[in-house]
This record gives sequence, structure tokens and C-alpha cells, in this order.
Amino acid sequence: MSILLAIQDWDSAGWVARFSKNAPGRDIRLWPDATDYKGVRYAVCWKPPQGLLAKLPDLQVMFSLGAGVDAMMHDPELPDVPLVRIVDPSLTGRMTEWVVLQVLMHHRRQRVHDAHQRDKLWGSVPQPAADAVGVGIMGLGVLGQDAAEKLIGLGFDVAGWSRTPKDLPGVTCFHGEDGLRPFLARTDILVVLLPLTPDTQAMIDFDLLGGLRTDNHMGGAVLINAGRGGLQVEADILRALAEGNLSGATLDVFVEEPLPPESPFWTHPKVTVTPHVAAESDPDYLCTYILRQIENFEAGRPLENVVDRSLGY
Ligand code: NDP
Ligand code: OXD
Repeated sequence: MSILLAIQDWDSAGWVARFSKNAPGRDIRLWPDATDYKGVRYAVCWKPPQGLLAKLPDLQVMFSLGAGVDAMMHDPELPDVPLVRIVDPSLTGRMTEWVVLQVLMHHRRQRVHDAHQRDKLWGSVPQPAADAVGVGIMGLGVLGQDAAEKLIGLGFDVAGWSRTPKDLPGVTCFHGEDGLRPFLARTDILVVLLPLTPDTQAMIDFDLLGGLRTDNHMGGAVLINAGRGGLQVEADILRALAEGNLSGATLDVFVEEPLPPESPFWTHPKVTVTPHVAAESDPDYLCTYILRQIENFEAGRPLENVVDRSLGY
């Protein structure tokens, strides 16, 4: 009944202490210190090295410490056992805060006011009501739906795009390839909350950005991406900013993270950068969530939030 923690770039000692405290009877092992993998039934992972999980002969369930599972799905040797992802109300709430912050910042032209302040300029800018602004959310899952609900509460004209059809109160829903162009055409502010999969990889490109509505008070469309960097073609975003169909962008995720010092995004006057911090989870909550799921699994109850691997997630 051992648990192996395979965690990179995220305080692994803290995770050992947390699991040891909350599951005192369990054998908790930490990669790479542990070399004996026999008896490891559960793996708790954040960016595990490729091939590691295939070496666990007794593995029954894999847990991702994130909502996104792309880092695990990229492993060509990923074992064929259930993969559980994080669904955490505090993470969802934080993501919605970040999305609302960025949508309002662009809609209310805060960066223009910041520039005016620097120049001691008592300037004003056009200020349409929120219902005149189309916000389009790509990805209507746990995060997209919560953000949509809160943006509707603020009065925005909200649409969403997903893989399968949806019927959500107040949201104009589109889906699939046929729904993409009409969805983009009514969108002034595009919010990307998609997972990175073989189908979504690099889909935010110049052509897609060119489909957005540009005739608005911001002088062009706006891109806000907190999904994954691999969804976006970064040279195309820069081109769309230069050619004017994008008036601004906020990016929390990048193809290469940390964002390299030479990236033009750092200093671009129309780009806001946040360092993959749109939504963090409370580690204590995650530990409790995983241990509860293990307890349920051992009692023969179903696991929650199991990833559908047929989608390439
Ligand atoms: P969900 O799985 O709940 O939702 C994903 C949504 O994307 C679903 O609506 C799904 O459609 C849609 N989707 C997937 N593939 C396609 C496709 N090919 N075409 C159209 N729509 C598609 O995920 P979450 O909402 O929980 O999280 C979304 C992503 O956010 C994560 O995968 C992660 O990458 C990112 N994230 C980023 C964080 C950050 O701090 N920056 C923090 C947490 C997550 P359908 O419902 O029809 O299947
Ligand atoms: C996640 C993330 O996927 O933080 O949870 O990016």
C-alpha cells in the first residue's frame, strides 16, 4: 500500500512531510531517493520523469498534483491504470479571480490609464458597458464554466466553445470545428482555458486570432491564455499584435517556462505576463483529496475525476 511521490519543481520535502503527517500508517517513498519500487500502489506526480511510472510493478492509481495532466500524458510509457486529476474549489476560485481581473483590465483599459498616470495626463477612454463586449471562453470544463458564470454576473456577453455540446445558463455555447468560426466572430476578449492535447496543440495561431472581432473600444481583440503554453504559437501572437488584430494579450503560460529572459513578451507594451500563477492549489487540500480517494478506492468505491485517456488528455 505504499505511495511514491514523484515531484519535480515543487517542494518535494514539503509533500513528504504532508503525506507522512496525514497518512501515518503508510509507507511514503520519494523519487529519486527511493530505488525499491515493489509494493508501490499509488504514484503522486508533478512533472514525473518519463518512463518512471512504467517501472512500478504494483501500480494501481496515478494522481496528478495538477488540474492539467499533459506532463504525464506525454510519457509514451504511461501505465494503463487510472489517472486522477485535481479538481479543487480553491483552485477554481483563484482561476476565476485571475480571469476576471484580466478581462476587466483590458475592458476598462487599465494599461492605458497606467500610461496616462506616468505622463500625468488626465485622459479618458471610451467606456462601453460590459454587455457590449463579447467574452469567448475556449474550454467549458470545471474552470471555464466557473469563469463564465462570474463574467455573466458582471454583465459581459459570454460565449463558450468546447469539444461536445453544452447547455449552460446565460452562455452562448458553440462546439467542435463547425462552431469555432462563429464563436470567434462574436468574441472581443478570448479566454483560453483548454487542456493541452494532441487536438489542441498550437491551435492559437495567426489564423485563429484573425477570426476574432476587432471592431471594439479596445482597438482590436484581446487574448488571455491560462491553459497551457503549448496551445499557442508565440510568433503568431506577436505578429497579430504587430498587425493590429490583437490590441493586447495576457499570458500566464508559455511554450518554455520559466519564460526565458530574451523573450519579447517580457517587455512588449501590449502584453501582460504572469508566471504560471493564475491558479494555485492549497497543498493541504490536495493531500487530503488524494488520501480520501485512496481510502475510497481501497473500500471499493469509485475514484473521482479520472481522466478520459481516449481523448489524449
Ligand atoms: P476540464 O477537463 O474540466 O475542461 C476542459 C474543457 O476543454 C472541456 O470543456 C473540454 O470540452 C474542452 N476541450 C478539450 N479538448 C477540446 C477540443 N479539442 N476542442 C474543444 N474543446 C476541447 O479542465 P479544467 O477546466 O479543469 O482545466 C483546463 C486546463 O486549465 C487544464 O488542463 C490546465 O492545462 C489549465 N490550468 C492552468 C492553471 C494555471 O495556473 N495556469 C491551473 C489549472 C489548470 P468537453 O467538455 O466537451 O470535453
Ligand atoms: C495545473 C496547473 O494544471 O497549475 O493545476 O497548471
